[in-house]
Amino acid sequence: MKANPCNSILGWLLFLYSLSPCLSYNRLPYFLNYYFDQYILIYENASVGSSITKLWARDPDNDTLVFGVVGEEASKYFAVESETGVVWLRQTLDREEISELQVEFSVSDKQSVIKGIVNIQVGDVNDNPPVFHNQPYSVRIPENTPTGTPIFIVNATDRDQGTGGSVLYSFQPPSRFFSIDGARGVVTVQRPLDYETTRAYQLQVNGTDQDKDHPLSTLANLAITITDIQDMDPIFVNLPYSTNIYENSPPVSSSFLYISSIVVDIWKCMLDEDHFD
Ligand SMILES: [Ca+2]
Ligand SMILES: [Ca+2]
Ligand SMILES: [Ca+2]
Ligand SMILES: [Ca+2]
Repeated sequence: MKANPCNSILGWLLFLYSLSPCLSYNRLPYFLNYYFDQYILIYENASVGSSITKLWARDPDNDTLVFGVVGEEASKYFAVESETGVVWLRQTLDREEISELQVEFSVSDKQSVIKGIVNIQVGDVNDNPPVFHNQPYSVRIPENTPTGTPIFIVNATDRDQGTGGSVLYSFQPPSRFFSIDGARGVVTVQRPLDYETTRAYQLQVNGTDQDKDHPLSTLANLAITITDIQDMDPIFVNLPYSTNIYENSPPVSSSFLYISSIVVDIWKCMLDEDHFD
């Protein structure tokens, strides 16, 4: 008797169906967040305890998913709520110390664990004031230094990025005798100096960053000492001097005529005075 082909196919199908429990397999979960292929930007002023992001994942079998963060270093900064996938910040970020983090997150369907690395970029905030270098600042210049002469340069840097890291200099309060180049910090004589009038200037340099919302600034002192130049002739007092000398007088001696002269220059007068601008 000839076998019915339909019966054999049906038999095979019944055979495969009987094996199906053995052939079932778990399908893996996978992350849905776009940033696993790109990056997350978190600003450095994000507060501890704030929610940074939420992990999203799907499981083809609709298994219950458990989220986590992998590694000791990443766990210092981030905590993940296992059921919801919400990511919390655990530690303050500082872009000036660490500007980028590689963080590995995990999702599990309780049979398999899938991991994905996220590149976290720490965004800059203007949180550093300028810092002056090579202090204290002091310079000695002769009183005949011509106007327009650069006499000193101050230098400050700022660790922030962009305008928040760009320093502008000024005198605070402004000086009548000296100017400072805002961008370069070069101090220049602005008008003629006179040791006999003012021997020293104490100026305050203000370095401020250019952040438009919350600029930060720092002050530094600049001491300018004016040195003397022999720029004044002696002045004779009690003029005119006259006396009679008789022909039989003894030779002229110092006791014969006493002339006092006053040198008005620096080292003879005003020795103990201080003048400040
Ligand atoms: Ca699964
Ligand atoms: Ca910082
Ligand atoms: Ca900063
Ligand atoms: Ca700054």
